[in-house]
Amino acid sequence: MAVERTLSIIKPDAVAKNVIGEIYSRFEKAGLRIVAARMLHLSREQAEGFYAVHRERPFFNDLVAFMTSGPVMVQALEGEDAIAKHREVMGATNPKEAAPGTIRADFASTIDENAVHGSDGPDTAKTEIAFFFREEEICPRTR
Ligand code: RTP
Ligand code: MG
Repeated sequence: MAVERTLSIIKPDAVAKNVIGEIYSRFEKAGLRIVAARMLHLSREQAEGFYAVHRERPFFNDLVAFMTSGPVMVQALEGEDAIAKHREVMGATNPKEAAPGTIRADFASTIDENAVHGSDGPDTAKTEIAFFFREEEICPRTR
């Protein structure tokens, strides 16, 4: 398996619940290393740009309103098979269908406010990481 990078967002609901550290701990226990991180409050333009693929979906306006409702914590994660591993620890999009012990099962309440985002493939991971971080802001481990 290859070492990959993926983009993770701790969404406004989970930041409001004060569980950033608990979620980071899940990443670390899964062998995912944080190689870049930043807290920010997304503007409407940033949220619309990030979720542009969902522009035509019925939930788009609600999604943008939610993602701009408070600060988010954004990070790039690195590790073996990081994209799939990250989605595994996040759990299903709908927390009601998320496996026990996953982040969404434990910290999310609804499909609209589901605690975390994770890239869904190598191409989106690359685009999404570049959306938030310049190459020199990414700090791979040297030891
Ligand atoms: P994410 O992109 O946030 O990691 O989540 P995902 O891949 O599991 O879900 P995706 O299909 O990409 O949808 C993006 C986000 O839009 C909201 N959503 N709401 N009401 C709905 O039916 C619905 N479907 C999706 C969720 O916040 C989802 O994470
Ligand atoms: Mg998605």
